[in-house]
Amino acid sequence: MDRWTWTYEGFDPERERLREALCTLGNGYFATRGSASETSARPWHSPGTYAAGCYNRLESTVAGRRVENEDMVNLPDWLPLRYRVRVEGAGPGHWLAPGGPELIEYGQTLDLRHGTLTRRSVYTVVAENGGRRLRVEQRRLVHMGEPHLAAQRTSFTAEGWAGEVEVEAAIDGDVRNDGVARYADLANRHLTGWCTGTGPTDTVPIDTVPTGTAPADKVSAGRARTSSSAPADTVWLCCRTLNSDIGIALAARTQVAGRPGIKPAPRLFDRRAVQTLTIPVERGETVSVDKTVALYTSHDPAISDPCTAANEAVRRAPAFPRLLASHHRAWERIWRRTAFDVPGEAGSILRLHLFHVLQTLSPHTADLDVGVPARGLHGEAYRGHVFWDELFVLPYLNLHFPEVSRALLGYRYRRLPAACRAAGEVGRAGAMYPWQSGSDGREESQRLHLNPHSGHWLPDHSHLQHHVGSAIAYNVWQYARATGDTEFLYGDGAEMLVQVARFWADSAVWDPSLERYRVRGVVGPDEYHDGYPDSTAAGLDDNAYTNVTAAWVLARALELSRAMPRSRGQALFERLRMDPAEPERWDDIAHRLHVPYHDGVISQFEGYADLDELDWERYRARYGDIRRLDRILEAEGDSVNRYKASKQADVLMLGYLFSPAELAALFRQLGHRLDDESWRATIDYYLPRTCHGSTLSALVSAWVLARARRDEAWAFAEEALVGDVADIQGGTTAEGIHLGAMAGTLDFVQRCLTGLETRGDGLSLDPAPLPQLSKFRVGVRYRNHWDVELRIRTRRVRVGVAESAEEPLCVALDGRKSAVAPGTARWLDLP
Ligand code: IFM
Repeated sequence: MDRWTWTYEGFDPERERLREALCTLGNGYFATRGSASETSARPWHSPGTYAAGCYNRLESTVAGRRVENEDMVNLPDWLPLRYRVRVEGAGPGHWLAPGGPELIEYGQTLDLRHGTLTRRSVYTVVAENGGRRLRVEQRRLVHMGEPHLAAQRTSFTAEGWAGEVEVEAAIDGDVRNDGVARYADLANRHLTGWCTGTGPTDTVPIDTVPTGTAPADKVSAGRARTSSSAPADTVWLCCRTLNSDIGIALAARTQVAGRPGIKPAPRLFDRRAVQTLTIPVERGETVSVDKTVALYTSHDPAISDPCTAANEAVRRAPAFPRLLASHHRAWERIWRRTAFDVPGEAGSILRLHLFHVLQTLSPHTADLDVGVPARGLHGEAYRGHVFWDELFVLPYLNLHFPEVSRALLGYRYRRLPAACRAAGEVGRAGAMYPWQSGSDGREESQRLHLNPHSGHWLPDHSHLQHHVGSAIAYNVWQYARATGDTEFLYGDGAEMLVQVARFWADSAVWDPSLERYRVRGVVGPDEYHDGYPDSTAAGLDDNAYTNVTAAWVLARALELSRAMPRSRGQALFERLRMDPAEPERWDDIAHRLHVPYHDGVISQFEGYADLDELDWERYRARYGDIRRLDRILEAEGDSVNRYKASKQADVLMLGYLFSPAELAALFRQLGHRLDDESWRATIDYYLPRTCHGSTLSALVSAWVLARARRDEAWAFAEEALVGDVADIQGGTTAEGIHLGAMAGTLDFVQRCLTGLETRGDGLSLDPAPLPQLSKFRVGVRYRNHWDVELRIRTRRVRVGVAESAEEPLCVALDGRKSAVAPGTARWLDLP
């Protein structure tokens, strides 16, 4: 690893799927895992290409029950390209592949600056003469400027021999969603209606099965066809998703660089379009095969049909060197908008995190109707669903790509009617957003989940995590504060915020004995606790995080209803048929929601005090890694619901969302006193009772500790940093990166360590650099100041504002306000 590259040496089948996830290339529109092109043999390889927002629904039977799941669909694989050599005077060798006996060197490098993956391999080509080798270098890109294009150049060097390289390139439509072992019992074939074709000038052998063809490759029975727009060196494959009926088309152009005379021979099958090439090579010579691919779906705007669009796009695509150059330029533009400089290993990992965030959510996302997929476009875990994880992503994007944040909020706004219907179905007003969201905004959470330790399918109550609605409201507010986009805030934003507030107002039930409102039957962020011990009812009462954030939402809805221009407010309230007495009720509930306490600390939920203490040492000694304590206990015939043991930060999440001053004010609003001492006591209470079974947990712990117990923060920050690169959740990264934690670590530096808050009149800073990270630089965009640079040092901070015609930027630090004029910079002393 250096600051811009990640290199993996050697072929390690056990870690190949992890590398595939970490070497994924994408552009926000689609992404492809960093898989080998030569083989997709399971279980070592798990190739996958996923387009943002491309979902399909299938039914399965598990444990005797019909279940329905919506998945982000694994699309036809455009990577396949295998090769073998014929040394002069000998017969053809084997198809060569990593893991094969001929491999003598292997490595791959992810170049973050340029957005490419380079795979290098060396094979012996004649067993009895190790001096004869084939050196292969493959460079791949998924174009950041032209979101429908991808390409790979494979260069072959004949070392110590002359002869021929035979290349077989393909688009493989015979793919399934089989990237997550836990889902193996569920239906996974999402594609149908395959059709393959080639350019008009080729003779297409559609009636023979070539030798060596896999059994699944049935010859295309009359469904192969030619396309008037496809050139001779191009093949294509079209298909559609089984139920969502999304048309998908890929076209591939394969050329030998500098040898226009060598044309690929196409072979078409039902689910596979193949091209073969035989390239003569001289001793020591290098020849390159360029495969350029276009991907379109019927979701795309401004096309006639995906097949024509894909064929046209590859026809127009320039040759590889020009494509690579324009791809580099596109990345350069993106990196300029995300300038940061963090020294050391932390800086290198943060760069990787940023790279994957940008490959999932790029400026192209602004044109799409998609949300934040929890595991990126990098794998099939959580089926590409959208959770509350955007809470960890949007605050970062707001300060660099506000147009992307707005589009992601637009995804939620378009699904507001579905959320209102869901609330209506449980007899409540307002909007009940789903815990897991996919195509149309219905609840996608599974109702049964598999415990791989016990093999049991268990009821899943995670859909009771209604706090997701407050996360959306919080993001609306944060986005508006960072951007000043009142057009959004007083329109779609206000509607979402008000509908979430109404849901909470209608969920709150007055308890005369407590003289407080209560919210019952929910699950908080800690997913281990989904019911009371030995109770058959799902859900818990008065989850503190849920209630405190609900109080915040109600207060903001009230504030907004008063601050909005009268005509906008009136129009909105009329449309929503709001009772004029509603805001008054919001106000009352916002001040009197119940927050339970025990032993002088906030209780995670009512009744938490009665749970048993877990014998942590015993479980650690017995199992080592106890991050998935829920599975361990269930397999033992016990239940984690019985113990004071949390999967992830729950009460402590409050310290992630709100600064100490905001949190104190929020508790004051609720009639409680939360000072530094009681907050520290709360941290001390929950941290040792948390397993960090979610990657979000270490991040949140680092965040709250950085403000409360600085010396202890770094251990958690480090854990959050290495979460994916070291796959510390034991195999989960191979199924997709953890996007929330990745973006969260960036925001940890950007907002937590700087104490950066966006206000109506400027920025407020309260730097709390850690000893391990006390010198760094971040650039942010604040409203019309596109380039604000913060340089943090142990005792000072430098604020630089790029040249513009804007007014000076107001910066508040330690009660003092300074104006920094565009084109200037100021050093400010830390208290
Ligand atoms: O949203 C998270 C949740 O908080 C913990 N389990 C995984 C989800 C998706 O990342």
